[in-house]
Amino acid sequence: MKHRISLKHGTWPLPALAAIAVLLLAAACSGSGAKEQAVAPATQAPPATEAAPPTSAPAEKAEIPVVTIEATDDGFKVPEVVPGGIVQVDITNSGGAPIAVGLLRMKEGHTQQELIDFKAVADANPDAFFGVFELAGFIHTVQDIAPGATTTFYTDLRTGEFILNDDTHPERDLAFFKAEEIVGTTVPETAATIDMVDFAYNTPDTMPGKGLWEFINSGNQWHLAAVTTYNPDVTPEQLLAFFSEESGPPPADAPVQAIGGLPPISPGERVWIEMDLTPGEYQLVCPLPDVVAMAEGDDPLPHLLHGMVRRFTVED
Ligand SMILES: [Cu+2]
Repeated sequence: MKHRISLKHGTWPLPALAAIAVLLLAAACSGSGAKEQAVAPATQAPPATEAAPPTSAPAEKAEIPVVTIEATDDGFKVPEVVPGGIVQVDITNSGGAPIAVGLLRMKEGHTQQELIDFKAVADANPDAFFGVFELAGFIHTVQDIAPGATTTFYTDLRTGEFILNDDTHPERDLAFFKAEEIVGTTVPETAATIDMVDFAYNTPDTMPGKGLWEFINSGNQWHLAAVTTYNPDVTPEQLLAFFSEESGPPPADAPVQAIGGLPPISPGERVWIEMDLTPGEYQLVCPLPDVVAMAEGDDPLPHLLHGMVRRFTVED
């Protein structure tokens, strides 16, 4: 693998790109992160999903099977086999510290041991990060689940084998579970659908600020959907720089503000997350590196510079 990647304006080392991916997870996570807390009133800070336990969900959601995951200080508790198809995933943090949880799908023909071995290598050497694409795909990542809190999202597990990674505690073991048959066939009540392709967001010009947004990756590589405020004066290069800050939150005079959104998901995955946007002008942005180009030895331009940015309006 090439160890340095030339971008439009220079060269970035791979670890920096991995750091960006991690930063994006933090920046793009709905309902958490320093960036959001800096722009959102305290009353809006907790994700709506935390305030809406399954018992208060509309009746039609009751048909959706629930996969319950508990994160403790000793690791994850999850059933060995869970219902396949469209499920509600509840992750409860019963440990003593905030956690971030990555949910991945193991690629066919690979084993738990390969993932365990990969994790050991990648934890020690960020250069190895992109090797993950050989073994697994990203379904969703939930950041900053506070002790005692439960975060809920929906996804289509289909069938397969799945991996849970505690992104905040690299020393903790991966957890694995399977879905062997399709049980969930009910689609949650969806307020908006964002279809992601290489390299665009297919979405209405106007979207509701509240409710479940469905994100589908119909492309051939990973995508994310960071939501930021819209600023007509910001060039794509400036926007990329905003997402490339390697340490700390962006300055108060940053040209846009990160609001939340969807962390990276792999081709074929589908995730619904609860949104809470006030009326205004926003944009969806994907600054991930072009890993298909990377694999072919070409310049891995960030998707943003391929044009993967989409303005939208949230009305009253
Ligand atoms: Cu993308």
